[in-house]
Amino acid sequence: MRQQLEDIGVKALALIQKADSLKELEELRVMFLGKKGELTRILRRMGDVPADQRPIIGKAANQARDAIEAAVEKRKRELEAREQEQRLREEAIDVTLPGRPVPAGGKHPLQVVTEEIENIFLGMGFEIARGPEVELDYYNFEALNIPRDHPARDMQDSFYISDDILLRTHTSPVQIRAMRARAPRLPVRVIAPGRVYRRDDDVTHSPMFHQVEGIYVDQGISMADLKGVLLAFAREMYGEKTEIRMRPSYFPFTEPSAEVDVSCTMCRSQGCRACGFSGWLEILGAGMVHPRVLENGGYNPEEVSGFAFGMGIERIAMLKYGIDDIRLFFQNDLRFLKQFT
Ligand code: FA5
Repeated sequence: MRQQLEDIGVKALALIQKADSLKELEELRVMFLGKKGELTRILRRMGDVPADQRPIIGKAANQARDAIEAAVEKRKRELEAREQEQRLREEAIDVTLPGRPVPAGGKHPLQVVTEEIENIFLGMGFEIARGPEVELDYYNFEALNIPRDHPARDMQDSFYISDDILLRTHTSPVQIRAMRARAPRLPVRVIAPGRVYRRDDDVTHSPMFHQVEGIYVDQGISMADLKGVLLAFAREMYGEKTEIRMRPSYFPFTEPSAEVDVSCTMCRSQGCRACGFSGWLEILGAGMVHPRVLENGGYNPEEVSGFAFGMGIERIAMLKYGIDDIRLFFQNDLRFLKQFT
């Protein structure tokens, strides 16, 4: 029996040492030390051992069990360490891998163009002013010499909040606000970019769009100053060779008034579909500030004069980038927007 115990011990230690996983080790532990295990089976037979031999056999059995338990414990720690090392190796951070890119947003093309326009006018000494998008009828129309029932209101139908409050239809109310904020100081030399709203909707007209207003009031300002400023603007925006052309027009708040065209950027004024084969593209409305508007702004038309203009930013951007549908600006399609970042 003693020999059997020794044999079991030797066999167990050899197998335990070779166990290659925690699962296999547990199976071995059960095989030798479990309730039906080999060692347990021998110990059950202790009753058959002569009384004088029992202490010796008992001691040998205990030694065998201790040795097996110790071997299991030792192997268990080895296997656990190996497993952890492997896990660490698998999970280790490879610092040489390229990082995961975080997609960066970009400026909207209208923002890019607005900033470009602002920079050009800042360079000519203009300040930037802003006015509310929810505007009083008074500033949007009346103070600009467009009384109620004036036919010019039909071209700028808007979204009314009440009889006297509306979403502004153009940035021209900022002319009045800018003059009143400065009068009687001179010069008033301001541009005002921002959103405006009209009851319009087609490939070149959006119900919400953007304009930049410009106003320059001082002593002795003439149409020649207007033309010089707009030509300088057009050349910075579209290139040195750009020309401008002024055509007579009508706005109730300027007199005389003009529509201003730039030479077609697509065909270099040769005539193409974009410019309707005329060689020219309209970009803005302008004129000399009407005396009544100067008065409403707090200035004396006998002493000062001024020019004003208003351009559609979408229009400027469409011409610059050759975009033929205004709705592309507002659909948030990344395939379109990414082309400008
Ligand atoms: C005006 O809005 C005048 N306030 C401009 C002005 C200012 C004239 C100062 C004189 C002195 P008009 O309605 O033409 O004018 O609009 C000016 C520009 O806004 C147009 O040339 C066009 O480029 C743009 N525009 C007008 N309606 C829309 C629309 N629905 N969608 C996009 N752009 C538009």
